Amino acid sequence: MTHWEDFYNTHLPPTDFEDNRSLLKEFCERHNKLQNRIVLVTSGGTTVPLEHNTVRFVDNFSAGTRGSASAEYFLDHDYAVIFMYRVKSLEPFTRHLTGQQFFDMLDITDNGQSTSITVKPDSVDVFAPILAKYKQARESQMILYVNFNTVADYLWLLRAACECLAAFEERALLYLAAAVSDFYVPQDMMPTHKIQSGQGAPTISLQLVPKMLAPLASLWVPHAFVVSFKLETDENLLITKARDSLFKYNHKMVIANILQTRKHRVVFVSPTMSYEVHLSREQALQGLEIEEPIVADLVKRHSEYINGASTNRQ
Ligand code: PAZ
Repeated sequence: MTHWEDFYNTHLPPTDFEDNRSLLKEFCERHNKLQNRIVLVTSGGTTVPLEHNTVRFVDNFSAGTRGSASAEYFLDHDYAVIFMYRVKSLEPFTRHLTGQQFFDMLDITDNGQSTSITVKPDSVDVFAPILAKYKQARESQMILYVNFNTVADYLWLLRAACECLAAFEERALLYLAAAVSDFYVPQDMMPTHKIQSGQGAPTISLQLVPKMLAPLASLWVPHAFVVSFKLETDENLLITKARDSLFKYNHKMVIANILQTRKHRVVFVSPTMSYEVHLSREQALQGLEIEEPIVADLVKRHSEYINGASTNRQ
């Protein structure tokens, strides 16, 4: 496996990196002055390009539901939110109106002189509360959106965000729900142009991506409340893998989930305990989302952590 520092030395930052870094800096400085709590929510899957001029890539599963829904609930708890997401994955607020849903809510009229577009009367009750919350979050500048495609983009942004979050110390919460590639093709081993099928089936050799949770938890944001997610498909591995991760990286919590049941069951694993958060069938039918109790639980634990830290300092 490449050492984490070598990764940054051998992989160029994305072209929009400096713009995003300035946005992160400005957002964090403002919220730190206000003594707000802040959360970094990562969301969606990272890609691994197979060519520099990328036609083909390997992808990691994640629609962005967990991250985008959670970002909304953190805003409800008055957190400033950095929403770091995969381009075209689900985003807070707009996630409620995907595909044709939004267009189906609109009417268009043309009286020959002007054209107007209105929300259909029976859609106003659905659209208005979502739009109101979106406007409130944007106008009060409580949310910053930054996006990534590849695993390298993601790792550059993650470190830049951490550099800005360090100043918040215990007030920062990291909610690492993105599905980050474990394997990649290093930039110096990638062909420039599209792999040609005429040359036969390619043998693609993937290398291990360095585990950035190690420097993140111990060096970049050592005082923050760091929560990572663990996705598995084998129930027998779930808790062991979550415990291994906590043991290796020494962070505060792993939220473990199984691919097929992730929308109604997760297991919180901390160094001292583990417990399940789940939705009953009735709750799911009523439209309750599991991210609501997940976020409520974490906010409570984050408060205890902040209070514990300030008591220790006294
Ligand atoms: O984005 P989504 O709601 O479709 O899926 C969420 C998830 C399963 C990607 C997330 O809960 C998760 O487990 N993320 C970490 C994945 C990993 O182990 O790399």
